[in-house]
Amino acid sequence: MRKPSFVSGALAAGALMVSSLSAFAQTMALPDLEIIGAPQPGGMGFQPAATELARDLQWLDGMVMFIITAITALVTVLLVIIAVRYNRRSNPKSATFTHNSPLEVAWTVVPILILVFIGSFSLPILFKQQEIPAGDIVIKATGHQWYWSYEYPDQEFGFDSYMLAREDLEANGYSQQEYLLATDTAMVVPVNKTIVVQVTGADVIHAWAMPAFGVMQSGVPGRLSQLWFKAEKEGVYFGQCTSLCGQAHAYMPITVKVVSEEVYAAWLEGAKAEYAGTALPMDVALNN
Ligand SMILES: [Cu+2]
Repeated sequence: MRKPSFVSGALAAGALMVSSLSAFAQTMALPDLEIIGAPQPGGMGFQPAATELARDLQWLDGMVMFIITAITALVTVLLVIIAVRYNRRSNPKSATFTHNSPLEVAWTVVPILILVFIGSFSLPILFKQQEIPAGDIVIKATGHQWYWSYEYPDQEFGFDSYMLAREDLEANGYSQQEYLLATDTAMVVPVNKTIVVQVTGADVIHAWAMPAFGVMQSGVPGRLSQLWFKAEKEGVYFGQCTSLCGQAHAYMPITVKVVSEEVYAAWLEGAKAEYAGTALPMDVALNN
Protein backbone atom coordinates (compact mmCIF):
# COMPACT_ATOMS: atom_id res chain seq x y z
CA MET A 1 0.00 0.00 0.00
CA ARG A 2 3.05 2.27 0.10
CA LYS A 3 3.13 2.83 -3.59
CA PRO A 4 -0.38 4.22 -4.26
CA SER A 5 -0.09 6.71 -1.42
CA PHE A 6 3.33 7.78 -2.67
CA VAL A 7 2.03 8.09 -6.21
CA SER A 8 -1.07 9.99 -5.24
CA GLY A 9 1.04 12.18 -2.99
CA ALA A 10 3.38 12.96 -5.84
CA LEU A 11 0.44 13.60 -8.15
CA ALA A 12 -1.15 15.85 -5.59
CA ALA A 13 2.05 17.83 -5.24
CA GLY A 14 2.26 18.15 -9.01
CA ALA A 15 -1.38 19.07 -9.21
CA LEU A 16 -0.96 21.72 -6.55
CA MET A 17 1.97 23.31 -8.32
CA VAL A 18 0.42 23.23 -11.74
CA SER A 19 -3.11 24.12 -10.95
CA SER A 20 -3.53 25.96 -7.69
CA LEU A 21 -4.58 28.91 -9.81
CA SER A 22 -6.45 27.09 -12.55
CA ALA A 23 -8.61 25.05 -10.18
CA PHE A 24 -9.63 28.32 -8.60
CA ALA A 25 -10.82 29.72 -11.90
CA GLN A 26 -12.86 26.63 -12.72
CA THR A 27 -14.63 26.32 -9.40
CA MET A 28 -15.39 30.03 -9.46
CA ALA A 29 -17.31 29.98 -12.72
CA LEU A 30 -19.25 26.74 -12.31
CA PRO A 31 -22.37 26.19 -10.24
CA ASP A 32 -22.94 23.07 -8.15
CA LEU A 33 -23.56 20.18 -10.48
CA GLU A 34 -25.12 16.82 -9.78
CA ILE A 35 -22.73 13.88 -10.02
CA ILE A 36 -24.33 11.57 -12.56
CA GLY A 37 -21.68 9.51 -14.28
CA ALA A 38 -19.93 7.67 -11.48
CA PRO A 39 -19.54 4.05 -10.40
CA GLN A 40 -21.76 3.03 -7.48
CA PRO A 41 -20.74 0.70 -4.62
CA GLY A 42 -22.08 -2.76 -5.46
CA GLY A 43 -23.33 -1.52 -8.81
CA MET A 44 -23.90 -4.22 -11.43
CA GLY A 45 -25.36 -2.43 -14.44
CA PHE A 46 -24.32 0.48 -16.60
CA GLN A 47 -23.99 4.04 -15.43
CA PRO A 48 -26.97 6.20 -16.43
CA ALA A 49 -26.87 6.85 -20.17
CA ALA A 50 -26.31 10.54 -20.85
CA THR A 51 -26.06 10.33 -24.64
CA GLU A 52 -27.87 8.65 -27.49
CA LEU A 53 -24.73 6.54 -28.09
CA ALA A 54 -24.81 5.22 -24.51
CA ARG A 55 -28.56 4.48 -24.74
CA ASP A 56 -27.99 2.60 -28.00
CA LEU A 57 -25.23 0.41 -26.69
CA GLN A 58 -27.02 -0.33 -23.42
CA TRP A 59 -30.09 -1.36 -25.41
CA LEU A 60 -27.89 -3.56 -27.64
CA ASP A 61 -26.31 -5.15 -24.58
CA GLY A 62 -29.77 -6.01 -23.23
CA MET A 63 -30.95 -7.39 -26.54
CA VAL A 64 -27.86 -9.59 -27.00
CA MET A 65 -28.11 -10.72 -23.38
CA PHE A 66 -31.69 -11.85 -24.08
CA ILE A 67 -30.54 -13.93 -27.08
CA ILE A 68 -27.58 -15.37 -25.18
CA THR A 69 -29.87 -16.36 -22.30
CA ALA A 70 -32.37 -18.01 -24.65
CA ILE A 71 -29.61 -20.00 -26.43
CA THR A 72 -28.02 -21.06 -23.14
CA ALA A 73 -31.41 -22.19 -21.80
CA LEU A 74 -32.17 -24.13 -25.00
CA VAL A 75 -28.80 -25.91 -24.97
CA THR A 76 -29.14 -26.72 -21.27
CA VAL A 77 -32.63 -28.19 -21.76
CA LEU A 78 -31.46 -30.28 -24.75
CA LEU A 79 -28.48 -31.58 -22.75
CA VAL A 80 -30.71 -32.58 -19.87
CA ILE A 81 -33.27 -34.29 -22.17
CA ILE A 82 -30.54 -36.26 -23.91
CA ALA A 83 -28.80 -37.22 -20.67
CA VAL A 84 -32.08 -38.51 -19.21
CA ARG A 85 -33.77 -39.98 -22.28
CA TYR A 86 -30.81 -41.47 -24.12
CA ASN A 87 -28.46 -42.77 -21.46
CA ARG A 88 -27.42 -46.43 -21.67
CA ARG A 89 -29.91 -47.63 -19.11
CA SER A 90 -33.07 -46.03 -20.55
CA ASN A 91 -32.00 -46.52 -24.16
CA PRO A 92 -30.01 -49.80 -24.30
CA LYS A 93 -30.24 -50.16 -28.07
CA SER A 94 -28.78 -47.03 -29.65
CA ALA A 95 -29.69 -45.76 -33.10
CA THR A 96 -27.13 -46.32 -35.87
CA PHE A 97 -27.78 -43.42 -38.24
CA THR A 98 -24.99 -40.83 -38.65
CA HIS A 99 -26.57 -38.11 -40.80
CA ASN A 100 -29.69 -36.01 -40.80
CA SER A 101 -29.53 -33.46 -43.57
CA PRO A 102 -32.56 -31.30 -42.62
CA LEU A 103 -31.27 -31.07 -39.05
CA GLU A 104 -27.75 -30.14 -40.19
CA VAL A 105 -29.09 -27.45 -42.52
CA ALA A 106 -31.22 -26.11 -39.69
CA TRP A 107 -28.38 -25.85 -37.18
CA THR A 108 -26.28 -24.06 -39.76
CA VAL A 109 -28.92 -21.66 -41.04
CA VAL A 110 -30.47 -20.73 -37.69
CA PRO A 111 -27.20 -19.47 -36.15
CA ILE A 112 -26.50 -17.52 -39.36
CA LEU A 113 -29.91 -15.87 -39.06
CA ILE A 114 -29.28 -15.06 -35.41
CA LEU A 115 -25.89 -13.46 -36.25
CA VAL A 116 -27.37 -11.48 -39.14
CA PHE A 117 -30.14 -10.31 -36.80
CA ILE A 118 -27.62 -9.14 -34.17
CA GLY A 119 -25.40 -7.56 -36.83
CA SER A 120 -28.29 -5.63 -38.32
CA PHE A 121 -28.63 -3.82 -34.98
CA SER A 122 -25.00 -3.65 -33.84
CA LEU A 123 -23.42 -2.37 -37.07
CA PRO A 124 -25.58 0.77 -37.36
CA ILE A 125 -24.75 1.57 -33.71
CA LEU A 126 -21.04 1.02 -34.39
CA PHE A 127 -21.18 3.28 -37.45
CA LYS A 128 -23.00 5.95 -35.46
CA GLN A 129 -20.11 5.96 -32.98
CA GLN A 130 -17.41 5.92 -35.63
CA GLU A 131 -18.79 8.41 -38.14
CA ILE A 132 -17.69 11.67 -36.60
CA PRO A 133 -20.10 14.55 -37.23
CA ALA A 134 -19.01 18.16 -37.56
CA GLY A 135 -18.60 19.22 -33.96
CA ASP A 136 -20.04 22.36 -32.43
CA ILE A 137 -16.96 22.26 -30.25
CA VAL A 138 -13.69 20.43 -30.85
CA ILE A 139 -11.50 19.55 -27.90
CA LYS A 140 -8.14 17.80 -28.00
CA ALA A 141 -7.45 15.37 -25.17
CA THR A 142 -3.86 14.28 -24.73
CA GLY A 143 -2.92 11.40 -22.44
CA HIS A 144 0.32 11.76 -20.51
CA GLN A 145 2.00 9.55 -17.95
CA TRP A 146 -0.12 10.14 -15.84
CA TYR A 147 -2.71 12.81 -16.40
CA TRP A 148 -4.85 14.22 -19.18
CA SER A 149 -4.50 17.62 -20.76
CA TYR A 150 -7.20 19.39 -22.74
CA GLU A 151 -6.92 21.95 -25.48
CA TYR A 152 -9.72 24.04 -26.93
CA PRO A 153 -8.01 24.76 -30.27
CA ASP A 154 -10.67 27.22 -31.50
CA GLN A 155 -10.22 29.27 -28.35
CA GLU A 156 -6.43 28.85 -28.24
CA PHE A 157 -6.05 27.65 -24.70
CA GLY A 158 -5.31 24.42 -22.92
CA PHE A 159 -4.81 23.09 -19.42
CA ASP A 160 -3.77 19.98 -17.52
CA SER A 161 -6.10 17.86 -15.44
CA TYR A 162 -4.67 15.97 -12.46
CA MET A 163 -6.33 13.55 -10.08
CA LEU A 164 -7.19 15.17 -6.76
CA ALA A 165 -5.53 13.84 -3.62
CA ARG A 166 -7.87 12.81 -0.77
CA GLU A 167 -7.19 15.97 1.18
CA ASP A 168 -8.04 18.24 -1.76
CA LEU A 169 -11.42 16.74 -2.67
CA GLU A 170 -13.64 18.87 -0.42
CA ALA A 171 -11.88 22.10 -1.38
CA ASN A 172 -12.76 21.33 -5.01
CA GLY A 173 -16.41 20.57 -4.31
CA TYR A 174 -16.20 16.76 -4.18
CA SER A 175 -16.59 14.18 -1.40
CA GLN A 176 -14.30 11.30 -0.42
CA GLN A 177 -16.56 9.08 -2.54
CA GLU A 178 -15.04 10.70 -5.64
CA TYR A 179 -11.47 9.80 -4.74
CA LEU A 180 -9.69 8.27 -7.78
CA LEU A 181 -12.33 9.87 -10.03
CA ALA A 182 -12.24 13.63 -9.50
CA THR A 183 -9.65 15.88 -11.08
CA ASP A 184 -8.54 19.41 -10.22
CA THR A 185 -9.69 20.83 -13.55
CA ALA A 186 -12.36 19.35 -15.78
CA MET A 187 -13.22 19.25 -19.41
CA VAL A 188 -16.20 21.61 -19.54
CA VAL A 189 -18.76 21.29 -22.34
CA PRO A 190 -22.21 22.73 -22.98
CA VAL A 191 -25.27 20.50 -22.80
CA ASN A 192 -26.96 19.29 -26.02
CA LYS A 193 -24.06 20.27 -28.27
CA THR A 194 -22.08 17.94 -30.47
CA ILE A 195 -18.62 17.64 -28.97
CA VAL A 196 -15.80 16.11 -30.98
CA VAL A 197 -12.84 14.97 -28.92
CA GLN A 198 -9.54 14.41 -30.66
CA VAL A 199 -7.60 11.90 -28.61
CA THR A 200 -3.87 11.34 -28.71
CA GLY A 201 -1.03 10.25 -26.47
CA ALA A 202 2.07 12.25 -25.64
CA ASP A 203 4.24 9.33 -24.53
CA VAL A 204 2.55 5.91 -24.60
CA ILE A 205 -0.90 4.67 -25.61
CA HIS A 206 -3.67 5.89 -23.31
CA ALA A 207 -7.43 5.68 -23.82
CA TRP A 208 -10.09 8.26 -23.09
CA ALA A 209 -13.24 6.55 -21.87
CA MET A 210 -16.47 7.95 -20.48
CA PRO A 211 -18.97 5.19 -19.56
CA ALA A 212 -22.06 7.42 -19.24
CA PHE A 213 -21.45 8.79 -22.74
CA GLY A 214 -20.78 5.34 -24.23
CA VAL A 215 -17.45 6.40 -25.71
CA MET A 216 -13.89 5.16 -25.60
CA GLN A 217 -10.99 6.01 -27.86
CA SER A 218 -7.33 5.04 -27.74
CA GLY A 219 -4.86 7.91 -27.69
CA VAL A 220 -1.91 6.77 -29.78
CA PRO A 221 1.25 8.92 -29.92
CA GLY A 222 1.60 10.48 -33.36
CA ARG A 223 -2.03 9.90 -34.25
CA LEU A 224 -5.17 11.91 -33.80
CA SER A 225 -8.22 9.71 -33.26
CA GLN A 226 -11.69 11.08 -32.74
CA LEU A 227 -14.80 10.37 -30.76
CA TRP A 228 -17.99 12.36 -30.42
CA PHE A 229 -20.84 12.74 -27.98
CA LYS A 230 -23.80 14.96 -27.25
CA ALA A 231 -24.51 15.00 -23.53
CA GLU A 232 -28.18 15.50 -22.73
CA LYS A 233 -28.05 16.28 -19.02
CA GLU A 234 -26.07 18.81 -17.03
CA GLY A 235 -23.88 17.22 -14.40
CA VAL A 236 -20.50 15.78 -13.55
CA TYR A 237 -19.32 12.65 -15.31
CA PHE A 238 -16.28 10.55 -14.49
CA GLY A 239 -14.20 8.31 -16.70
CA GLN A 240 -10.82 6.64 -16.66
CA CYS A 241 -7.81 5.99 -18.81
CA THR A 242 -8.60 2.50 -20.13
CA SER A 243 -5.32 1.53 -21.74
CA LEU A 244 -2.72 0.17 -19.33
CA CYS A 245 -0.14 2.93 -19.61
CA GLY A 246 2.31 2.40 -16.80
CA GLN A 247 2.77 2.66 -13.06
CA ALA A 248 0.13 5.29 -12.31
CA HIS A 249 -2.40 4.21 -14.96
CA ALA A 250 -5.09 4.02 -12.29
CA TYR A 251 -4.42 7.60 -11.18
CA MET A 252 -5.33 9.55 -14.31
CA PRO A 253 -9.11 9.82 -14.16
CA ILE A 254 -11.26 12.00 -16.39
CA THR A 255 -13.80 14.57 -15.22
CA VAL A 256 -16.27 16.10 -17.64
CA LYS A 257 -18.64 18.83 -16.50
CA VAL A 258 -21.71 19.32 -18.69
CA VAL A 259 -23.16 22.77 -18.14
CA SER A 260 -25.76 25.09 -19.65
CA GLU A 261 -24.76 27.20 -22.61
CA GLU A 262 -24.67 30.40 -20.52
CA VAL A 263 -22.47 28.83 -17.88
CA TYR A 264 -20.22 27.45 -20.59
CA ALA A 265 -19.87 30.90 -22.18
CA ALA A 266 -18.98 32.39 -18.81
CA TRP A 267 -16.52 29.59 -18.09
CA LEU A 268 -14.96 30.08 -21.53
CA GLU A 269 -14.31 33.74 -20.83
CA GLY A 270 -12.66 32.93 -17.52
CA ALA A 271 -10.70 30.05 -19.00
CA LYS A 272 -9.43 32.17 -21.88
CA ALA A 273 -8.19 34.78 -19.46
CA GLU A 274 -6.72 32.10 -17.20
CA TYR A 275 -5.10 29.74 -19.67
CA ALA A 276 -4.38 31.74 -22.83
CA GLY A 277 -0.68 31.85 -23.37
CA THR A 278 -0.13 29.28 -20.65
CA ALA A 279 2.97 27.32 -21.52
CA LEU A 280 1.84 23.88 -22.51
CA PRO A 281 3.80 20.85 -21.38
CA MET A 282 6.93 20.45 -23.47
CA ASP A 283 5.76 17.35 -25.33
CA VAL A 284 2.48 18.97 -26.32
CA ALA A 285 4.21 22.17 -27.39
CA LEU A 286 6.54 20.16 -29.62
CA ASN A 287 3.61 18.38 -31.25
CA ASN A 288 1.91 21.61 -32.20
CU1 LIG B 1 -3.14 6.33 -19.40
